[in-house]
Amino acid sequence: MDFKEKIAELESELSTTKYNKATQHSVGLLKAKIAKLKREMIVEAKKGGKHTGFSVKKTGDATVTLVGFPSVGKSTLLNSITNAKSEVGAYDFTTIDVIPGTLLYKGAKIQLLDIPGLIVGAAKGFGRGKEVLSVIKASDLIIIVLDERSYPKYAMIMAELYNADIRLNGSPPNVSVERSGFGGIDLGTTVRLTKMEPETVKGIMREVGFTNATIVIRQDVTQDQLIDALEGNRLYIPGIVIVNKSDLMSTALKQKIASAVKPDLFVSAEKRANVEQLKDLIFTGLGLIRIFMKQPGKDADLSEPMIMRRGTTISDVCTKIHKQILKNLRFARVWGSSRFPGQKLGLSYKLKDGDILQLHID
Ligand SMILES: Nc1nc2c(ncn2[C@@H]2O[C@H](COP(=O)(O)OP(=O)(O)OP(=O)(O)O)[C@@H](O)[C@H]2O)c(=O)[nH]1
Ligand SMILES: [Mg+2]
Repeated sequence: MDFKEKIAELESELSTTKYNKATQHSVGLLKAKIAKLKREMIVEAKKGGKHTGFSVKKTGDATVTLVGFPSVGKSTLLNSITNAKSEVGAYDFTTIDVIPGTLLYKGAKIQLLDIPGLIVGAAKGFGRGKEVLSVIKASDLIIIVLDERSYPKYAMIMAELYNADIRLNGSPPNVSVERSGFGGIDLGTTVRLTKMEPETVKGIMREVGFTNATIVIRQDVTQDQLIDALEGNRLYIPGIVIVNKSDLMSTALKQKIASAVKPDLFVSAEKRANVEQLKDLIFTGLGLIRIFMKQPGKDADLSEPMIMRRGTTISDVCTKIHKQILKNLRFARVWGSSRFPGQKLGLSYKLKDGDILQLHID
């Protein structure tokens, strides 16, 4: 039996097993077995693989990918907010390659990628699914594009991404695990686990290949989250869900779609409705912030901000400008998020969007 057959067999067993207190343990082990087989299958596929992926070079401050079924208007959208000219067609699979465009917004250069429409089974390798998914996986933000025909299949897109190890808008479970030489599994918890018994944690660990290890769980994790933590290769990528072609929709239909998929925004790529709001969602979704530099005795340079990520410190900005600066920095002043204008602040101070920063260098 090959990997695919084994996985299919276990998945069908899983789908016919009712989940309750009594089956919790065996369900956990089944899930762990499937996770392990999937990992092994990918390793195996890579060994023999001649790699013919799409080649796109990441450029700019961040990379964003438009994901959706064929004909939802991804290319039209790309053309409406970037400099790109991606072919638009009234038929499916107009786009058969990765088409990059650049969105200039608030001083940031954001690379937007238009890719062939996602199809069901992509994660299993149907169509050029694997290649499309590898582009998606390399992005800093995923925009899921739906329209009036495809919104009922929203869950399928989410499942496709999930199967490709992407945890959209998720955050890594608070679990640390370290292999040890002997002694079996040492399980520590800082919270009460309500979703499985300690024996199941250990069983899952052994199943995915941890025989001797120390694990500390600091969150009431589900079995799936535990497996994610153990596998360690999951991607936690932020996502935005938009519904395109709003120009074709009645208010009633919009309400129906809103309650079904809870999108972040309705847009019309063709009529350019809500595209400015979309740009703003992209900027904030990426966690980008602008820092304006000010030389002592001069006005701040408001034309060209430094584009950084949320949580950035004064030290991060220095390092981005030049490695040497940190050594020679005497002090820094901040206008904006500081308690008072021009406050002297330390290297670990976290800057906010729109802050003005002045570096005093020897
Ligand atoms: N009414 C309306 N039509 C749109 C809108 N956006 C796109 N379309 C139409 O939808 C069709 C498909 O648009 P594309 O941009 O090619 O869609 P796509 O998602 O790139 O499709 P594939 O490349 O085939 O995956 C075209 O006929 C567009 O003119 C919109 O906002 N409103
Ligand atoms: Mg297209």
